Amino acid sequence: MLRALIFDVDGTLADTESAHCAAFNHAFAELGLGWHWDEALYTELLEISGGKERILHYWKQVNPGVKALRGEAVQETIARIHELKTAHYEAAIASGEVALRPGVLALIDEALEQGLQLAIATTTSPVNISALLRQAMGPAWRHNFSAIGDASSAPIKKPHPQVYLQMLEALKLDASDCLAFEDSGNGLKAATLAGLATVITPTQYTQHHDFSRALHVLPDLGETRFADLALWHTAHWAGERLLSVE
Ligand code: XBP
Ligand code: MG
Repeated sequence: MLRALIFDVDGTLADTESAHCAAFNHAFAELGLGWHWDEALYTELLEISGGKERILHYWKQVNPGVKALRGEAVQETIARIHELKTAHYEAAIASGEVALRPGVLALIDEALEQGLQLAIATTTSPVNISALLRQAMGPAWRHNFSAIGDASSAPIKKPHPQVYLQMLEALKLDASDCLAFEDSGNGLKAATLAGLATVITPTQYTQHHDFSRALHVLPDLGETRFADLALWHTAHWAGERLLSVE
């Protein structure tokens, strides 16, 4: 039986990556770094999960000499850039720049009515989650979620399954009792490695990713109802059970 839905945040609950990219560029400009990430470059850089990890990856690309610098000096600089970036992102979200993707709120309401547990499994930081969901669901948004996994609780980023494994433990459920929702190849890998059947809603940044192991790939959740999820879930695990018997 389907008992819980586990949602990724960036690209899944909301199409946030353009706002993230703009926030990075604000921080780079403010610090006079002379860096600028356009959409094509940011699409490439999204192969790296985690904002800090993405900055380091890019820094190494544009300045291989960074490897020779003292590790903590590099980490301190990255932490400073990311802190500024997060402040810009929060302000953009608080100004209402980004809404939840089609069908997300309706599906969350329907799932809660059906008595399901909801959880979040994201790479981003807690302040970014609350900025987005406070704006979209009001100050009591946290009450809708039984568990939240993010950069502060799961430092090993997707495609590693750490954050999903943490959520299954927190929900006290098996992967077969849940469905995951993701937008990216790294996210799908992480959820799949945790044993979860996963529904994918790509964005302009991820539509070229490999989604061959997804349960379903949809343009968005606008046409998806709880009954559809329950049907897909039952069919998937019935198929899995058949395979395991053969
Ligand atoms: C996607 C990410 C995040 C964001 C930026 O998160 O990889 O790093 O791009 O956020 P999700 P931070 O798992 O929700 O798709 O700068 O806070 O890392
Ligand atoms: Mg995502």
